[in-house]
Parts: sequence; C-alpha cells; structure tokens
Amino acid sequence: MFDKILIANRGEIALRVIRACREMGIASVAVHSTADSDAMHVRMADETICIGPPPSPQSYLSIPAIIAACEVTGAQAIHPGYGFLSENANFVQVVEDHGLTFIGPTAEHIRIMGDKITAKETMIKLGVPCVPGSDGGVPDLETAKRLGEEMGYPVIIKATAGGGGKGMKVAESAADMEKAFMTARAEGKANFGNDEVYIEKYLQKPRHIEIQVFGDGKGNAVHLAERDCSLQRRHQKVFEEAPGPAITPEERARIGKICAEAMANINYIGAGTVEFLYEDGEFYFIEMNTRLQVEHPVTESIFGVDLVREQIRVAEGLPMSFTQDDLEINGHSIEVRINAEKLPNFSPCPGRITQYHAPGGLGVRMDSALYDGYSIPPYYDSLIGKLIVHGRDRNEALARLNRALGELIVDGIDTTVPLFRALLEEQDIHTGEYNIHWLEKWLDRTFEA
Ligand code: MV4
Repeated sequence: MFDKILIANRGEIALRVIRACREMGIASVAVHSTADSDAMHVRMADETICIGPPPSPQSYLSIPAIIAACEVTGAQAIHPGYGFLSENANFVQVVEDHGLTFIGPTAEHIRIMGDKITAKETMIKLGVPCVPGSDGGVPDLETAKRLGEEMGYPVIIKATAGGGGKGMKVAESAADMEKAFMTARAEGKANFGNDEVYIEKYLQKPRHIEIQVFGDGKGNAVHLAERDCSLQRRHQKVFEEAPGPAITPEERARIGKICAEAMANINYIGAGTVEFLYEDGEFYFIEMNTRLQVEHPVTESIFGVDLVREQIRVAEGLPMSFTQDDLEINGHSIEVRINAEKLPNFSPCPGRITQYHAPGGLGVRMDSALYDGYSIPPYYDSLIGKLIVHGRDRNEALARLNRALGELIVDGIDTTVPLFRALLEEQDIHTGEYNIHWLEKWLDRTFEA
C-alpha cells in the first residue's frame, strides 16, 4: 500500500486527488512552481515542494524536477491529474525506472493510444466500431485523392499525432484535397514532429459521446456509461453531461460492453475514455484518452463512485471496488467549466479574486481551488472551477444548475458564468437537441457583432 502520493499537477484536480488520498489515509505531496506558492493545492496538501519557476516546461512539465521531488519527500507513487505529464509515455517509463508507481495506464497503452492510426488499428482488431476511412496512414496525395473518390466526399484528413483540432482538415470535394492533405501534414509536422496522416469519411452533424472505462490491469474491465461533451468551442469543452440525452439504455449497454471487453482484452489499467462520434444511431470510434478527464465528476455523480480512489486501488494492485453488475445509473449530472475568460472572445482573464463564494445544497459539487483574495497566475490553463450538479432527472439537474450558478460569486475577474446563464435560456439545451456544431453557431448568432 502507498503511504505517500505526489500529485504532479495544480488547481482543482490537485485538490481532487488530495481529497481522495486523505479519505484513504494516504499522505499527499503537492508540487508547485514559484508562481503557485499561495495556491490552494499547496495549502491543502500534507507536504509541499517547490519544483521550479513559473513556466510549465520548467516546473509542472519537468520530469527531473518531479522525480527529484519524489526522492526528497519519499513519495512512492505519482498521480498526474489531467494535462501536463498525464499522457506522456516517456514520463511513465522514467517513473518506473526510478522504482516509483505511475497512477495510470502503462507507457505502452499511452503510446498506442497517443498515435491515432495505431489506436484505430488496435480498436478495429478489438471489435470497436470506427469511422470508415483509410487502412492506416495515407502516404501521398495520389492515394488521398483515390480514397476520396472511393469513399465519397466530404472527407477529413487527420494527423496521427494530432490533438486539440490541430492537424485536422476537411476536404469538401476533390478540389479541396491537395490543400487539406498538405495542410494536415504540415500541421502534424510543425506541432507534433510527425507528418503521418490518415483519412476518414467526414461526419457532418455528430455528437461527441465518450465512454468511461476502467480496468484493473489483470483482464477485468468495466464501463461507466457515457458523457455527452458535444458543447465545445474551438475544441474546448464547456458543458458536459451524463448520461447522454440522446443515448438509449440499449445503445449504452451495447457500446459499453464493446468498450469494456476491449479494455479487458488489452489488460488496460486505470481510468480511460473511449471517444466516439455518434450520428443517426451509430457510434464511430475516433480516439482514446488514457487519463482521468476534466469531466469525470458527472460520471462519479450518476454512479456514486470515486474514480480517483479506484485509480489508486488498481495502481496498488488491488481489484476495483465494484463489478459491472454493481454499477447502476442514478439520475442525471451536468458539469459546466468556469474559466477565467472574458466573453465573447473567451480571452484569458487572470487577476485577483476579490470575493469567492461557492454554491452548495443538495446535488451541488464545486471543484475549485479558488479562495477570497487569491491571484490567478497568468501562466496556466484558464479553468478555475467546475460546477457539477446532480438531479433525479435531466430537468432537475438543469434547474439545479441555474440555481447554483445564481449562488456562485467569483468577483474581480471575468468568467464564463454568464455563458451558462444564457445557455440555460435556450430551448435546445432543455430538449438536449445539440451536436458538436451547436455551440459555435449559437455564439455566432448571439454575439454576431
Ligand atoms: C471528426 C469529425 C467529423 N468526422 N472526424 C475534432 C477533434 C478530434 N478529437 C476529432 N474531431 C472531429 N473528428 C470525422 N470523421 C468532426 C470532429 C470535430 C469535433 C469532434 C468532437 C467534438 C467537437 C468537434 C468539433 C469540430 C470537429
């Protein structure tokens, strides 16, 4: 059993992990940059250690600094949170080479899923339905054009190492192919040092549906249903919910079983998310995330489980504390991301919080590292809080979200709160009739100046 875990992260997710450690009787070590000496994760942890100057590459992304912090504090395991080093296979290798435990998947699984062509090949072999497209990489423009004709336009060219929408180009017709192919290639090379690309049929109006999976690394795996994360702006999610309003119990059971069996087959360990596009009643695998995700609390809410606790358990070699049969959906949960950003352009808005008051009451969870007088440093992500509500059904969750947003006070900076107040006035949000393009269209319509 671990008696001390180091958290290689900051902000709300560091608090999230510290809280799980405390409930399990495990000591926590917070690491921090010099910009974060006054941060809440530093105040809340049992021990703290400064690992470098403000820029992430010299602190939260510095592998030597984090390994040294484990050696100095005697931490036996590292929880990476999300972002930073959470999906860095090389980091996992270094952690293990130092006799430490990475709380998460193996370096091998991270590597497989980090390369999208390999991920897709793997998932096809495991029986997971994928978007129709090229069989692996597309070596040249001629092949790309031939495939475009064969499968019919529109198609999408994707960099195998891509992410966050970078290295992804749609070709509406043969005339677009040369530019789309060359641009996807160039972006892959420039952003990820990898110019390999693949092609898929372009789905025009899908939802983003992601299945939460969890494995023990010994051939046992479960699914914890889906989240609908279609409400995004420039590939940044803003509103997530579970279960998905468009998914039937039969569809959920079918795709969930496929994902759980796939994860059992590869001996997957820890939390993972299998991402799909969902259109006209069909699921199409696109990518897998080998980490705990920002929006994991909506899944925790409807199942009443602590996913971080389970991550720590399986990293210790223990079984998960539940089986598939134990998992039953209870009600509905919604998360909204509170960012330090100014509308309508979502421009980052760091600064001093003059007043903070978290909402409370039945079915309300506020995951945030804010406090009165805290100064948000300008060096990191603009996420400053996640408001998660739970209700017996979707309508109750929506009403509770509106009520909780009314109680929340974040003064001194601009935040995305007004966005959610406005979204809750929209009929499509109440009926759940939205897809991956809904939010950007709504923003264009609403802020068209
Ligand atoms: C697609 C697609 C349509 N068809 N693939 C965007 C980022 C990456 N995760 C995959 N993405 C997409 N892949 C096919 N074959 C549309 C998108 C996409 C998208 C996906 C999920 C959520 C928001 C999105 C916004 C724009 C495009």
